[in-house]
Amino acid sequence: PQTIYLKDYTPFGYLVDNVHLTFALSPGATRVTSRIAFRPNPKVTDRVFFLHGEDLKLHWAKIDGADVSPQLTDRGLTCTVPDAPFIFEAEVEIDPAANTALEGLYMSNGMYCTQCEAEGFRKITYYPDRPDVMSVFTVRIEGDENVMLSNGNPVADGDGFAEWQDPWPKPAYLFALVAGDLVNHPDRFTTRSGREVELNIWVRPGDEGKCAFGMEALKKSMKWDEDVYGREYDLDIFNIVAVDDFNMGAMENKGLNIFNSSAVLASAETSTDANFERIEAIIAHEYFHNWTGNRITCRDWFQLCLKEGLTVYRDSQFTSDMRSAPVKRISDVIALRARQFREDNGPLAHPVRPDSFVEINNFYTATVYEKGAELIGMLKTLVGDEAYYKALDLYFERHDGDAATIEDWLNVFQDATGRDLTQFKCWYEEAGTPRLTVSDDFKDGTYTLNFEQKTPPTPGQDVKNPRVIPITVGLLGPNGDEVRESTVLEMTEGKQSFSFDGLSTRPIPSILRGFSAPVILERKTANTERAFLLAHDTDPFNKWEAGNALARDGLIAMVRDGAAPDGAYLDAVQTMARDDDLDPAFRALALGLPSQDDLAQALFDLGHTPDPQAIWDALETLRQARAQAMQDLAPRLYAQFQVNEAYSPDARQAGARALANAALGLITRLDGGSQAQKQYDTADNMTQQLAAWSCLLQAKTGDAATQAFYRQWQHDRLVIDKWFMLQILHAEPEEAANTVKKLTKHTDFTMKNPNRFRATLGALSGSAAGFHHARGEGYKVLADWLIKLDPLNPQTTARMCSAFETWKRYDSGRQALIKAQLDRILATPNLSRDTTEMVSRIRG
Ligand code: BAL
Ligand code: ZN
Repeated sequence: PQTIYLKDYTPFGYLVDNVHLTFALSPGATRVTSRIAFRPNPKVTDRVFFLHGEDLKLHWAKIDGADVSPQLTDRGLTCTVPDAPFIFEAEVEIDPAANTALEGLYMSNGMYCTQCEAEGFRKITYYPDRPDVMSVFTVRIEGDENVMLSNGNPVADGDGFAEWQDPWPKPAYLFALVAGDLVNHPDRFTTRSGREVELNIWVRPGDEGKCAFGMEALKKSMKWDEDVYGREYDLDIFNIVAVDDFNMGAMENKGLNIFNSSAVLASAETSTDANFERIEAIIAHEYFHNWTGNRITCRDWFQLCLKEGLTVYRDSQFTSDMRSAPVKRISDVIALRARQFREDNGPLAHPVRPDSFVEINNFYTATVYEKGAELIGMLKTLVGDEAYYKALDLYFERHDGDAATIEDWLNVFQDATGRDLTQFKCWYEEAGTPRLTVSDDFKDGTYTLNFEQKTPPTPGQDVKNPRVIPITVGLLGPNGDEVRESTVLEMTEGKQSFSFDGLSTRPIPSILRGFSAPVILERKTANTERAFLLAHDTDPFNKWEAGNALARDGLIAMVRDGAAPDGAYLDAVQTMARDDDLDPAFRALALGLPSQDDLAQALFDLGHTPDPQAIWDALETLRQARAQAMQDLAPRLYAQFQVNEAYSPDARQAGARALANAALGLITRLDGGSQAQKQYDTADNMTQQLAAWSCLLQAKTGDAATQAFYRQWQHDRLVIDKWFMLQILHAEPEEAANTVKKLTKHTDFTMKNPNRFRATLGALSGSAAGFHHARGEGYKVLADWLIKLDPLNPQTTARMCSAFETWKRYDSGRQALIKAQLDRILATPNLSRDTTEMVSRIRG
């Protein structure tokens, strides 16, 4: 397969003035007629007329009304065109019913829908399918469906047709069409300049009761973007559609966002508090793309982080404002470390702005999204809030309507703030997570922190440059008072020291407050100091981090040296848990433990080959010890944090439930599940029901609940995803692969639905000890299913291959077993470009 390089970028030789599309819908043979006004791009001398097109049956093509016979390849079409403005017309036939890849126009439960980002539009018609070609679209849809939607504003409809016009120039990846038997949940929003916007969430009949929360989230997002970024909505209508079969979470098509139903449908009975929070964040994310993504898009797919990093950053700000900012920050860092650090540390490591790819779908990664957002956060820390918003105003003013680059973005910041960002650009261009080691001295009232940064080599990048690292630091006195408030140290060199003078005693440092940079902080810290910070740090992130590190170090000692559970941790975590000055949501998070995968990486970093079973055993032992140590406190917390009012997914109630359910987990370890069974039997919302069922599964007394849960929810596909997932996550390591084998034979298992596939096979790779069980069955089961899914849905297959990305951490036996599976996948005839690229990179 061909590798595409950033350095080879050239603009397209033609500009597109307007596009008219007519869809004559039919499940097996939809006809798409296009009429596209091209004109030569005066900025390009060597013009080549190439239109992308894949899996299209061309019926005819015309230029300026005259029939032409273009040369066709499996990637597109070329033909001779005038050296002056001209009209290209074509009619193609496509087969939405056979489209299981869920890219282009496809069918989901009898409904037509599209997914065009990144390169799906070329499966709809011949077109310069690249983000820097922007045009206005008029779309006519002909069919029997009661609802037929496209981008922009509706301009006409009648018996069997609907017409839409999008006045805003857009790249083809933002095109969307939906047609089906849908019902809507309508509402309205008035923008601050008085535009009346019609809002709709469109769903399958029966789901209309699950739209209210999403609609409120949409209105809050619209208001928030006006208040915080000064950005208003720019059409008369905003439609959201829920689709069951969808590869991603959601898609920001102009004026017609299409959502995986799991990312929009919500009700107290069927959705957990975490589901509600995720839905609110995804609705916000897609809405925010209207400015950061749609009005200002990307010049090419290498610039994906331009829209994704910024939009993730914006949605995290939104969630912080709607809920608890510290809890959001801690949760984001947990996720960043779990997915992005893992990626950055292995064979799939790539820069936030990659410089080459084979299949762009493989680069919708945690690095582009989450690390991309961290870079925005660092920029904001470095320039300050006021300058950040000034730069953003300039960005919108200067680039509205553009397909922009990271250089454009950084230039805006340089121009707005006068700051040279040459060194900062490294963060976009170099892969890998910097390791920041710290030592300290105290002499004559002066306290000095000495930092050294090193970034390990990553594939294709052996040498790394020092980065600009904003390190937020505060100092605490021995009595817990803050003797120096948070200050941002700006590290720019490989080694650098920073001093604080005028101190009467040696302070205790709180370093990297708020997780001010995506780095791995390496500092030898005594347990007593960690316990002190857990008790006294005023920075909520570092307070949590102290407890997390204490737990992690104790677990490492248990795995590596056979140590007993760490008493310092058990004492400190209890003190924290009973501190009623702390937000319950924070306490629930701080009662979490490092994941199996975090511990495996930490052991590997310390020079040990991680044994997944030993990690699992250590976690079980610690959980049991914690339950013993907290046997009085846990029932008190459980009682104290029962929510007795009507269910609401708000942060206050959700935090109380999270803490009560953490307590339930502790109680279950001692009572064998009787309290959990009571909660299961009386739960009136999914958060409580699922937490109770999880506890019962963990206590091995969940069989009755497992059956009852299925009987109760078999009609609800999103709840049944949970039913698949939890059984696998709670299986004993030696049973995990068998549980997957059993569940994939269940009548409700289907590999055509990405949610169900991920709930099942994704849960296997998420249960580290089960997946990495020494027999290798976990590897084999996953590979079997990836091989089966690849011909149907390459995109989801390729993404799920990342389960193997950590393989070099493990012992030679496991490595050999994994390598055999990677080889088997690679040897599969007609393996997709997506999966071939991923497995080749992982295999190395
Ligand atoms: N643009 C793909 C889906 C998302 O990031 O919103
Ligand atoms: Zn996005």
